[in-house]
Amino acid sequence: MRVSALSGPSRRLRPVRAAVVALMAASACLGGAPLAAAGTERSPGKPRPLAASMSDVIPAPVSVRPDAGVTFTLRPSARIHTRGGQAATAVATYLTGLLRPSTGYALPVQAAPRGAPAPGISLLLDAAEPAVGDQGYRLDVTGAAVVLRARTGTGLFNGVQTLRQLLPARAESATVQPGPWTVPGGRIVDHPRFAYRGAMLDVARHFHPVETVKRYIDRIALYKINHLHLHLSDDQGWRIVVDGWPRLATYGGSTQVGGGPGGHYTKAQYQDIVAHAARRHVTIVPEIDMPGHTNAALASYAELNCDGVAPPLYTGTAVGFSSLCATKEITYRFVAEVLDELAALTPGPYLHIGGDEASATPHDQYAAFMNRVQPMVTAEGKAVMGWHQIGAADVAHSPGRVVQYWGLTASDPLVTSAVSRGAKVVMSPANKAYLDMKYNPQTRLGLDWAGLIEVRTAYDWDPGTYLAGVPAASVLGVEAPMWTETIVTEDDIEYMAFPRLPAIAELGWSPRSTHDWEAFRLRLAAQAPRWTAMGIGFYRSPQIPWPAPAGSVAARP
Ligand code: TNX
Repeated sequence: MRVSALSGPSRRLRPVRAAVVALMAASACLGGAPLAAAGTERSPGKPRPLAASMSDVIPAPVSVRPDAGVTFTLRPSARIHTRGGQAATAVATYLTGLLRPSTGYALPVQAAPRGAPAPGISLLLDAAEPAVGDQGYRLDVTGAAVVLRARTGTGLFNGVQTLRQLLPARAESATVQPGPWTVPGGRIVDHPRFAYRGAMLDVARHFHPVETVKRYIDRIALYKINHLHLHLSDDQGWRIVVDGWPRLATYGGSTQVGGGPGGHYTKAQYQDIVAHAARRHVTIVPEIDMPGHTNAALASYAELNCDGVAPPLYTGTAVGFSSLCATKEITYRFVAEVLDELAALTPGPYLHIGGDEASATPHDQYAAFMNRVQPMVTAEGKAVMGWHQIGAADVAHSPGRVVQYWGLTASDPLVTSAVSRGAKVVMSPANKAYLDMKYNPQTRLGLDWAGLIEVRTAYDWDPGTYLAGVPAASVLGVEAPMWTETIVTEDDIEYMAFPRLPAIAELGWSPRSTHDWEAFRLRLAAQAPRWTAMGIGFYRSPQIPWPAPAGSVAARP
């Protein structure tokens, strides 16, 4: 693969908010007159958001049974009732954190009484049917009560994400808004198609601070994404403190693409991210990319280079030129110590060891390297995750191994080789799932080596059948990677993620039977007021019939 040349130093890529707004306005114009969408009143000139609809939830639930004419209204005196101990209380506290700012209501959390559902909202960790499994939920909305049932805190949390989308969009606002706070009546029973729904953020090419990562976690959780893969090291930067090898962060983390100041996370900051993710039922998957993509480490420690000479720090965007020295013993001590410290910071089951684009490592050395490193991961009690190049026939299987497919083809011998030996696959085909690809030739940000990815391209594929020789049973899930060669600010991240991220999230969660582009584009349109209330500057794809932005006058066709 090749990364297309960037248009200049990253400073020039820094977004001017006005430019983003202008671009968004321009792309809205490209789409022609804004159409009324689900959830919007269709009288020209006065687009007013109506109550949300049970049919607009993203990802599409397994079963939706609206109860026409029934509406629940959240009152100022409403309480959140919980049953199921700490796990249910924690989700209730999270829900109050979402709803108190916009409703202005107190929403006290208290134990649910036995018997009939209490008025208000109940989060119950019992009585959900086994079919909802360990991530699903059942939601019942009547005129008197909202009752969420699940078998785990994660199931309740996922149900709360659905409930959020059933409230008016202004419920997402950070300031008090006028009611009424209505929820449409009916029943939703829901559980995921795939266990793993992921997003990846490359904090190596451009460093992104803790608060940005936390907000990204908040946003991906709304769409029931449950893993955030952090690409913590690359040629341009090493972003996590390793006590035994301190120059990795202090020197290796001191720059980034385009030559900015870079940065790194202290262990306390990293643990803060992990804990924040856990509160949103998101598992952090840390990646240390090796043996290639390692210039920042090689620059920090001369002894990791075969010739013993440290290269300079690197701020460009080429790939495939660096390699840890696979024939030196110290390399293996280095990797073992790094993985040991990383494992200690990782409650989740995976350590991602990269393994992509190791063109500067001879293949026999690559295989020998991986065959020594994979057992280090299992010795830490973790499972290996790696880009699909680790599927090479001469790289041994290791228990619980997951290969992440990022290719462009509909079959891949490395993936089939890994799968035939028991590996599971996370699907991130670069021409479908890469959030750093441009939407169209005019997109200010992003690359195009894997193609242009409009919303429909991101949506119209099936992770369960995409790769020949990889049955759905071998697919653990999907992941949408955001590489950051051109992505500098939080605004940049949001613009590239929305609206494609919800499309990938739906592929990971929803039953295939719900897959329908025409229906999806309407449901996506209905999310726009929500993103606006959340302060997300999204790409107004001409493929989506967005409602007119609040306050604007809808053009007549
Ligand atoms: C390929 S995908 C890479 C990254 C780049 C990305 C840019 C993969 C495993 N490697 O090093 O950042 O393309 O889109």
